[in-house]
Amino acid sequence: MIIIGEKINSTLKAVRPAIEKYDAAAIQSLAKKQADAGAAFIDVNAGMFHGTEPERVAWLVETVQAVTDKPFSIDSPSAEAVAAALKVNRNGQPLINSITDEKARFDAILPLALEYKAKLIALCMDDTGMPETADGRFAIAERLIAKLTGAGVPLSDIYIDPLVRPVSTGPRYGVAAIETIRRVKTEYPDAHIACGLSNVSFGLPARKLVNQAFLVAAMAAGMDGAILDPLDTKLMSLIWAAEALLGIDEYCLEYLDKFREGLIEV
Ligand code: THG
Repeated sequence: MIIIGEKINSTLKAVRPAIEKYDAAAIQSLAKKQADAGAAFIDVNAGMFHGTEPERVAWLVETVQAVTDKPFSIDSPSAEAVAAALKVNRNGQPLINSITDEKARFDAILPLALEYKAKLIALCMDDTGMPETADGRFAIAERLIAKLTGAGVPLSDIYIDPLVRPVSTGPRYGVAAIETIRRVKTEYPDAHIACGLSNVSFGLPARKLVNQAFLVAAMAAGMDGAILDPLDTKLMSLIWAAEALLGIDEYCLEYLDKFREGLIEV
């Protein structure tokens, strides 16, 4: 599973003050811990700081890069913030989180992805909004894949986000995301999925349990990437167990390694 570590996010009450005060040690601790726990990308988000978002994301990227070789994921709808982050990249190929099929956003973000050869998370939404059904989401995924690959983005650099919405607000939202994942991975096996988990449980008690159930169902449908908290040891254990069950982890070697390292938590 390609894990995008979600902890460096200005919407988190515990993290926002560190971004506010430019507290490098606190940010670096989160970056290092997530990288050590298995994150392939470190997501950075300063979206709560209107006006100063570009300078704060640039600072976040530089601060993170001082302690890890992992590439970042820049979590912003703003082309200005995305550009500021890309400009200071010196790790591997970064990930833009995200592009959509909204005309203005697509036209602003695509040139940045091409200029900096970045990977892209593509959200299944357009100027008409977020489709309710898997059919509607898959149609947008296909259009985004056609437009992006047509512009020169390799299919394997595209991460489709099926849009996870709370099952408490629509009984079909879980299945809409899961069926979108299944269809994308069936029709475009070389494309990846990048799926947030936590929205699915919004408004319900024992949210972690609901997130865990969704994770396994989505992995069974082909989800190979997710935005999540890699410091959640139970969630990580569940990923390793599911990979063993789904034949992704041949002979359970990874699972057994993690167990020997004392990392499997029941
Ligand atoms: N898709 C894409 N990008 C995304 C999301 C997505 N970026 C933002 C979000 N969703 C993923 N990032 C986070 C970061 C932190 C938390 C959840 C998602 C989180 N939330 C706690 C909760 O929900 O209970 C607590 C909030 C708090 O402590 O203030 O930890 O879907 N492409």
